[in-house]
Amino acid sequence: MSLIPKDIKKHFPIFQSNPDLIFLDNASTTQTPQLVIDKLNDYYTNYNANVHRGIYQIGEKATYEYESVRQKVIKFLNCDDSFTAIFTQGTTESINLLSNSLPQLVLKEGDEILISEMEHHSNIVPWQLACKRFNVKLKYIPITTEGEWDLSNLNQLITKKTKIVSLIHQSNVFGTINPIQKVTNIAKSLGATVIIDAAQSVPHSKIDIKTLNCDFLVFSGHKMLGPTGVGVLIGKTNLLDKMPPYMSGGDMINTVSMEESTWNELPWKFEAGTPNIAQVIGLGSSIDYLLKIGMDNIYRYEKSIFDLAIEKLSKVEGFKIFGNPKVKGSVISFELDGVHPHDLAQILDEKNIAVRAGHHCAQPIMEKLKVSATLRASFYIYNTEKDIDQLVRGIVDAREFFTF
Ligand code: C6P
Repeated sequence: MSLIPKDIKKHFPIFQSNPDLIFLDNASTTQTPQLVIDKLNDYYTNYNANVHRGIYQIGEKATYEYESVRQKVIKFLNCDDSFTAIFTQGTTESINLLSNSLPQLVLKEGDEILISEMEHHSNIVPWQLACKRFNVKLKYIPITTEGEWDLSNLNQLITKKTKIVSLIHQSNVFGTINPIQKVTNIAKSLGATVIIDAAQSVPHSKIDIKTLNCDFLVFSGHKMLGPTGVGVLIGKTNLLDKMPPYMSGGDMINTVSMEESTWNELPWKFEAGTPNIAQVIGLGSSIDYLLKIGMDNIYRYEKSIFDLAIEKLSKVEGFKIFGNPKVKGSVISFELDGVHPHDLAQILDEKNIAVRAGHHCAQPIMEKLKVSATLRASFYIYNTEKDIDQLVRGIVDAREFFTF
């Protein structure tokens, strides 16, 4: 028996307006179910108002809906009272908030920040900038060509000088599910502040923040069936309390005089200006939808569909997979012998198959693999065996075309 509703594609209007679409770029963004679109529509149609401001009815309703999603997010990740959730634009903004605000609390000249060679650019560049500002060193956990962290020198990489450790949970290139606790346990025991980029893990499996031993965890709504423009920063309140604000303006203050200002309490201290209200409310519905299917079911279904994809794709002549991590999610990076990734992506696109070709915002990985780009297929709950068969046929046809 399938773990996923048989007619699941019917829940997603895009598959009605594009019946031939085979969407295999889910690591980039995911499609939006009708229920989320309805929720956005409901907000704009029935109670479009700012939050935390007007005391009139629709303002109160908007505030209630917005704040309910905060509670939903907190529950979704099984956070206890030591954590709060801050709404941002996405993973990128969440990490920028941290890389600007946290160093002022924990860094001094000569300290070190540790990330890995597997990071997405949004977990590299902000730390490079922070290192320049604070005159600290950026260190990297190396990766192997199998697409795994090489932890053999971890004792040298994490020392008492390491003050911030910021790591990717699940790779957007290889799909690797990293042994995050192995690193976070050591980092925490040496007093470092730990951040987890969970952009690719939260949408695909059940995450219990307590088991990860971290101080902060970040993710994006649009990778989990939610709207674009909304993300989350889960963080320890004892740290956030002491951190200076990132953005400033309306709603994040307690008092403002001509001379100085004082800050609002958490989490609003970090939510300056009018937030993405509709998107936050929409995210709540995407969480409802995922929970209705069940995160364990989602993980199991994706695994079954992914194993099938690997089995079928591996039989295609000239098909080469990048990386071979032991524990992985439903992402595959590959190339076809003798065909440039962008050419293959274009040919697949002509058959309505959407895959991503490029560096996937992870150029250090490309450097390691000695390629400028790979193709990537990434799966989600609405992908089917038929999608895999179309992909396989598309690649076989492309190979025949290029070897003709
Ligand atoms: N990766 C991909 O195609 P934003 O853009 O802020 O929602 O997410 C950034 C981000 C951060 N970390 C990881 C691990 C990610 O995969 C991403 C987004 C997309 O792989 C777009 S580049």
